[in-house]
Amino acid sequence: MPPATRPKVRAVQTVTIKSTPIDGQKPGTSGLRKKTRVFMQPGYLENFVQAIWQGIGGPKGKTFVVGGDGRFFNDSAIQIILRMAAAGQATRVIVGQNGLLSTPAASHLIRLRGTDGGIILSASHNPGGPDEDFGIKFNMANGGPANETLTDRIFAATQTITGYDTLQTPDIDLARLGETHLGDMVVEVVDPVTDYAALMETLFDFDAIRGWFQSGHNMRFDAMHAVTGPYAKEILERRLGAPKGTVLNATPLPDFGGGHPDPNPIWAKPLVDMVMGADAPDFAAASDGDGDRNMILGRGVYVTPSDSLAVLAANAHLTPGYAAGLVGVARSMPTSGAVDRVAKARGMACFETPTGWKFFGNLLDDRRITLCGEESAGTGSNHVREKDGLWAVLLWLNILATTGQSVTTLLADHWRAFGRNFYSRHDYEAVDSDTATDLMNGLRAKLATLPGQSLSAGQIVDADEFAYDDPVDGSRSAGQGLRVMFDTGARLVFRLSGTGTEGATIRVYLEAFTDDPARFGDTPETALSAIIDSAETLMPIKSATGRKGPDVTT
Ligand code: VG1
Ligand code: CO
Repeated sequence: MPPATRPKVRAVQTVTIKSTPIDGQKPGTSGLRKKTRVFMQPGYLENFVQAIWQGIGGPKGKTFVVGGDGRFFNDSAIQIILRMAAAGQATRVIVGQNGLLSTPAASHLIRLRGTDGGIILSASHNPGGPDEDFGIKFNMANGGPANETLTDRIFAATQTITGYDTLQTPDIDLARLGETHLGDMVVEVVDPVTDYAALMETLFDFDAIRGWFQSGHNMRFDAMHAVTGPYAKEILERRLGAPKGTVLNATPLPDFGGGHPDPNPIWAKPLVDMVMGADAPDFAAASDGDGDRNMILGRGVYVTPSDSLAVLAANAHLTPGYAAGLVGVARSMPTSGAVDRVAKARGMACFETPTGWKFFGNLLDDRRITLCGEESAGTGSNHVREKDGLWAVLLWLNILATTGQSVTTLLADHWRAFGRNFYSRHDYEAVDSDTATDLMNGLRAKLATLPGQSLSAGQIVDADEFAYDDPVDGSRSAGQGLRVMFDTGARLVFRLSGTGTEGATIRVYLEAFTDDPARFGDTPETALSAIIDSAETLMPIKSATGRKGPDVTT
């Protein structure tokens, strides 16, 4: 006779699969990113996950969060990770329903549930699909990306791997909410939006924002067929009462509808055209594949991410979550100095970190900063340990609602108070790696001789290769980008991307400053023309690559 109730836990056999190290599993700015087909090779993902386990001292007895941005291979990858976590005797894994979790929502869940960390599957703003990109990263118990020490340990483990443990079990149903068992491990499938939306309600004045919509203001949010769709629908349309249709491209698709889920004027051009057109909404925003980036637009205006960070730093105290004021701010080195001017005027600490969110974690944990951001459309605060696209949108909305100002007037007032940092980034993508290295080496070799030289952007007062000394743990991160500073307040930065999957991407960061109100209305093209010219003089990218100009300008 069969037993009346089936035992919940079925004994399953752990199998050890032999494996050998795979070259090139070195995490970049934000985890390991490769072509999807590379990840789909048998053992490729498994090797990296096993290396994560080794890096953190094994999964045994631990609890993790796992989720991703829904791109192609997201679901299969999660099944592989669940089996390996169970084989390694993890206690519990919390997974977003259908495998979905935005990066900031994953960070929040790790913190909320006090887990030992989490695995996030995403290649962020890179396109998705079998011939596009995939990625994986480990976040620590503070909810933030693995720091440099842990990243180095994981990479070291990829180079000595001999095998990995897994189970031979059928797939878990990730559509069904609730708990199931995989071996002895509990798999808990949760709604990806609920806890995140609740957190947002604690930070912002939802009544004020609701009132802003009710009084006839409108906005558009472009989820770019990526993970923020369900979050934006719930928060903007359901909880804040924005009309249906406010959220565009709201269904996450494995290939993001064929585009790059990258919220910038190139890839979110339809939204930019909309705000520049006749029936422009008061406010518009977009987020990226995994929901950690944001683009901010007003009627007739694009707000550079560097300016957005500065405006938020100057006005955050008008919102409930930040009413006590900010203890300090931080920006990545290539981000413009606009936020520094706010910090100086308000007597706040201001830190300059290397590119990548992992460097903000210590400053946030140690309560040295409240707000931080990057020029690449990333803004965040101490509420999680990742940048957070929708959070930035809500902070803007709350400020618009509380001040009653438009994006244009807020920005104009900001420049009048602090001056204007014109800013742009030029990306040269898929450059031959040797050519890119030669170009960087060429400029590096000249750095010491530059101060005193005059170029069209002014006289060079300083030039160096940025290195960061973490004030909290004392670690040093060298080789973080070449900087050239001019007596006019202009600045040039050159660095190689650490998230690309093809050849090398050279990023040129261009900045010019003015406190002359007569020049606040200049176009960025005019204001930056001299520094653009000086960039090519210092690093002849166009002549070395034979290209006419950058592939992407933001
Ligand atoms: C880029 C951005 C950087 C950002 C990183 C991850 O890195 O420049 O500011 O932190 O992407 O963001 P890189 O090394 O390519 O310049 V995301 O939204 O791709 O996780
Ligand atoms: Co992202």
